[in-house]
Amino acid sequence: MTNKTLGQCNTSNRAVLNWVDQWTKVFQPEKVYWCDGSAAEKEALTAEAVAREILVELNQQKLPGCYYHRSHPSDVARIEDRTFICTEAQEDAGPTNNWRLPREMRRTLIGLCQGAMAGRTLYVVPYLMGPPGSALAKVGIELTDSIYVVLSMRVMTRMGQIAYEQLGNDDDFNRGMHTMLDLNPEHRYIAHFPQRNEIISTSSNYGGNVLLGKKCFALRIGSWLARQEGWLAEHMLILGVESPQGEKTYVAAAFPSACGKTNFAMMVPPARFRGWKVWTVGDDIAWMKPGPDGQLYAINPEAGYFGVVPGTNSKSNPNALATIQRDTLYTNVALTPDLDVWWEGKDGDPPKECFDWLGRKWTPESKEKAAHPNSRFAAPMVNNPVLAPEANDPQGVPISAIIFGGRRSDTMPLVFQAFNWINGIYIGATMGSETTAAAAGAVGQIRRDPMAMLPFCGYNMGDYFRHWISIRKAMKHPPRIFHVNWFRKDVDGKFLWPGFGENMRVLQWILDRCRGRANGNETPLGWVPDNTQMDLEGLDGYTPERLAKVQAIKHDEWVRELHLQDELFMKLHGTLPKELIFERELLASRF
Ligand code: OXD
Ligand code: MN
Repeated sequence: MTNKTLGQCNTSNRAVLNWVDQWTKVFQPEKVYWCDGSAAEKEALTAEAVAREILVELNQQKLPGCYYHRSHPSDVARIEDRTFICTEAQEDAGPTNNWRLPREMRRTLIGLCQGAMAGRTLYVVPYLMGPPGSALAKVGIELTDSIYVVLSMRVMTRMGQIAYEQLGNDDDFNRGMHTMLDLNPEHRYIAHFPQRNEIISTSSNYGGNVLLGKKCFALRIGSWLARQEGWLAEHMLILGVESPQGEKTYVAAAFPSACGKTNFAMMVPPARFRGWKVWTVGDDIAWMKPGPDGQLYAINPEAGYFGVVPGTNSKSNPNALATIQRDTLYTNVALTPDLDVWWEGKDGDPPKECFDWLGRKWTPESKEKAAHPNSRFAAPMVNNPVLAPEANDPQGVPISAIIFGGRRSDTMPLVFQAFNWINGIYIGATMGSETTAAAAGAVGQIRRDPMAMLPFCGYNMGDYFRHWISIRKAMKHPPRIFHVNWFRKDVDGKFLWPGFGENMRVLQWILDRCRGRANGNETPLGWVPDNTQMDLEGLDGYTPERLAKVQAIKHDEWVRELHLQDELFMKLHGTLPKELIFERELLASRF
């Protein structure tokens, strides 16, 4: 049922009505607008956003349905030191999260939210995470005063009436309260209350902080719920590989933010792999649960991609490029005089002149970048030419392999396979990566990012590893676990592996290992392929020696690595499962 009158209340769920009523009294908006997710609503809200100069209509000949947004200059990335997990006991949040006592945080936030929407509209945004009818799908409702959030949520989730339909009369939904407030960084809080399934986000309008279905619900609150309910909420892409014979295999992969997850999820196999296809199920988040047949099943809870724009081109990710030609919201890229968008790393020459992400005139001689390094697209997944039809399957897809990876210029080989589940958890738990622009802070330092979940795990990391260990019991056929590193460099600072589509070669070895069709050689880290086991044919100038370099396991680098890994373990010592301490001992003794 879609309401004819836009903006009018469109649910009779008492829990929803009471909660909206309660927060309307706090926010004191000029009006309340109930979203239904219809096309007419999208049209009306987009026109309003353009009239209010929140969005710029892009050149509709070139980019039909596309709009442009510039954020406040201080509000361009997730902000981890203002992100909080508020649990009654501090140890439930653990040493890797910022913790606050729920009642104290609520007091602060309700103070800030009081009257925050005076003169503004409060939008009620119901949304569904996951395919309709899926046992893994969950409902959230976000209250927001940002029309940009409403339009982005419409892209990123199954937004509208469908969520009320899934919810029925239940009161089991995530409650999200967002106000842009004054965008003052000192008033910025991204606060999670996992015990209440609630999120309050203030004074930001950046996607990762305010599209509450994504990092806040699907990962931080999701991981908390997953532990209680016996499943996994992970910062992972999901892809399917189809062989020329039509055999499909699915893998999930965790890389830290801005390490090429979207590129990997939409990969185009190289010419050597004629007849092979890679299908995208998801590019950022996986909800996974052991099924009755003992396999691990995954759904993508999202319905769109919120990707980093710079570096997207016909070589790095032709499918993303095709995806963002229509119905896409661009944020903080550069704007050309003919209302096209530009970014560093786009195909072709830079424009002679354009406006940078701050709205200043920019020419190729300018010293600063035209697009912010964390500028983003929000694009519907249906635009993806290689969208897996299974992305809408309520059952999800069975996962054969889990891949962990990071951005490492040294130490980490291109690929290796863990000896077993617990060893694989150790590999995921000790993942390290050079920092990127997706979060505020210094770029290029190694930070430990267990399973790429450090900024997203909504509870104690030690308990999180324990949950991973215990879920093994529910699986007769657990996925095999691998580690990859596309970013290793030689002494001259050149990448040792071509990456992009050529990663298909690594993926094929992984799939063959899962199906028991490929050999590997045993090393102290795990199983690795040599040039007889990994297909290098047609890879220009790529000799077995070069493969040996990218696969090298160097003793001195590993002595340092073991020390660095220890830093995180020290931080977590109170709750670290003993299985992981044994794994560390075993690894050290193998060296
Ligand atoms: C993202 C992130 O936006 O990980 O996906 O930061
Ligand atoms: Mn991410």
